Amino acid sequence: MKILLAYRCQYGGRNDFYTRQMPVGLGTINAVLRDAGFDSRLANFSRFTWSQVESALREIRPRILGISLFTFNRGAALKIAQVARKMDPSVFVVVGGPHATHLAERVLAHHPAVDAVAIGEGEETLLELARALSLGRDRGSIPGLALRRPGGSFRTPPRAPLADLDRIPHPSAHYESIGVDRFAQFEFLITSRGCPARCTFCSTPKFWGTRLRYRSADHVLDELRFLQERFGLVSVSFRDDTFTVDKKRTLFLCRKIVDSGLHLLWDCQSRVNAVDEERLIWMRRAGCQHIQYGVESGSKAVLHQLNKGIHLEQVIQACELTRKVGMDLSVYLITGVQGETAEDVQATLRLIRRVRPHDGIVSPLVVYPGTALYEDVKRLKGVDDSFWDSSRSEGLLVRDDPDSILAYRQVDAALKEAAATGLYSLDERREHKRVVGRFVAPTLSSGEALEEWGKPGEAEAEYREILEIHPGSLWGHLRLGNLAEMGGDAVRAAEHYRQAIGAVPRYHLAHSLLGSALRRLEKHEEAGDEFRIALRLYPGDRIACRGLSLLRRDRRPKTSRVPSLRRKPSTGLTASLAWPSFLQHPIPDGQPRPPGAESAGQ
Ligand code: B12
Ligand code: SF4
Repeated sequence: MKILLAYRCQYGGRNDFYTRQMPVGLGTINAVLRDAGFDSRLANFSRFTWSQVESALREIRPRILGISLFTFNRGAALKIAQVARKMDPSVFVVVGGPHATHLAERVLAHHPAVDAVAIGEGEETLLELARALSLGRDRGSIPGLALRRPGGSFRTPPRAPLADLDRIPHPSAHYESIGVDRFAQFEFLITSRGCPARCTFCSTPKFWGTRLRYRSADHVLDELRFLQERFGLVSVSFRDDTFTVDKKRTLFLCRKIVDSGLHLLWDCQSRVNAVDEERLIWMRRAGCQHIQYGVESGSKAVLHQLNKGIHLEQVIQACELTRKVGMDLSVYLITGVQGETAEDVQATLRLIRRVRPHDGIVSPLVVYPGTALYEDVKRLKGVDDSFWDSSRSEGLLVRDDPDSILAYRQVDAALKEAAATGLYSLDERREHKRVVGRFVAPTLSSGEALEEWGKPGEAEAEYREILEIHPGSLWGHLRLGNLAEMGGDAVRAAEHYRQAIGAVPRYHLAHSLLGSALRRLEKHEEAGDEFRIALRLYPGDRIACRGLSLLRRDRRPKTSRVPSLRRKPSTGLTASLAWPSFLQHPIPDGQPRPPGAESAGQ
């Protein structure tokens, strides 16, 4: 029985690196189905035209089509259902995700192409549904569904949350898919479900609950190792709602990452009252480069109104500690809360200046089904659930008056100003190393800062220290290779890049950098081989693409060269164009992307 699990983002999101990736949950459902022997596969239709979607559906002819239905992508998600139904009236269409869950009855009533809604956590529900459909059994007794019946719909009994998250196989172990950029997709990891807080604008409390469930440290580590060995992933993003909430677990996991010898940098998001110095130090030791906190506002009144459950003192302390250990600091902020005054906004501006984030995102307050604010805001705006069918808006905007627009602009400007002035100085970088100790991440950051300040000799000493701390370190060799190449020593550069490949054989960038060094050494054939390996590993590797086209140019007779195309050899490629980006971990705010992220490696 063929099962297709599909996602398509809203039209405006297709050029956004984050929005166009599939939700993690679709991958876990796929893994569970495949583990149970079903012929399931993933389809990310975000960048497909509708005629390509039709062709894919016609070719695959799924018996079950599962679609992720969030609020922001509801138009696109429901259109997939319509297209599939039109092509094959017998296909069974089931939708899941937050929008589907919280508006299940409405979805069934107004979208005849949808046969069922999976309420909440979807892995076991879809597995049982697939079993029932394949055996021709009744589905009315499967917990966790909303189903249509004559004259309306009904819900089956609620499904109990999965007791043991370790039973879910790694999504990346089952990557049979179309349209999925695996390298980008699998860097998003979820290691827990639920959040202890109850912010009024968030649907997590209702969807996942306030009691947390965790994957074990071994299960997470096993996935990290698999990702590095199989896909050459060296940086990941833990997207748990509140990654650090359990102190003992956070410390245990971080120690395990350090001991694992993996070459890993990562980021995560959390709450300011779920960190302390010990946790942050160990996170930094384990390679955490960047943390994002939900701060929302600098006004006590607004925090209270949003039921954020944090104090400003906690914000200040968490941000100070984060800066003390040398992680990049991001804050998520909200403006346009009902009743927010100019003084409240000023308080937020003061807070930003005080905590000096490296970046952040401000969003006008937007409300989704399943949030505590939802019913109030519907009343306030005079709308009902039909809003989602008539409007193309990604969420229900609470305020759009001039004051709220001004507030948004002021906070956005303050974040930009802070980003420009909040960078760590060389002294701060030295102090981070003292606080955190001799570990790879702070030493790497220190070396990079020294390079930025035009001190390559001192930077080299830092990178050599990395190799003492972690012999064979990917980061040490990549950086030393780059320094050597910039100094004109391509032979030494190539040696370092080879060692980097030894550390993580499937890391595409190590191959493309080696290719660049070999090209400088005029070892064209070997260079071409390395570029091709890089492109096999990651079709979006820009250095390899460019390297191959430069090789073709090198091979052309000199007379046919176009003078204006001449440029310095590969130093330019490795140093200025692509080099710094591999360390800039993607975060959801339009920050620099990983190399080649713009092209979907399909
Ligand atoms: C990680 C994350 C992101 C990442 C996405 C990375 C990725 N590729 O997954 C990034 C940072 C990109 C992101 C962006 C945004 N996000 Co977000 N995000 C999350 C977060 C924190 C975790 C998602 C996750 O992985 N959960 C764990 C996995 C296992 O769950 P899942 O993917 O939802 O899938 C499970 C169920 O939903 C269900 N399911 C889902 N699909 C299907 C399909 C079928 C067929 C079935 C049976 C079941 C099913 O079963 C799955 C397995 O149990 C959630 C909050 C949360 N805890 O869920 C918010 C959340 C999903 N985000 C949300 C929002 C609003 C956004 C943004 C709009 C924020 C913004 N203002 O920009 C943008 C959306 C981008 C856009 N405009 O298109 C809302 C969505 C609300 C809604 N009703 O749509 C959430 C719920 C948070 C909230 N505010 O309440 N987000
Ligand atoms: S906004 Fe963050 S902290 Fe608040 S309930 Fe949602 S996930 Fe938890």
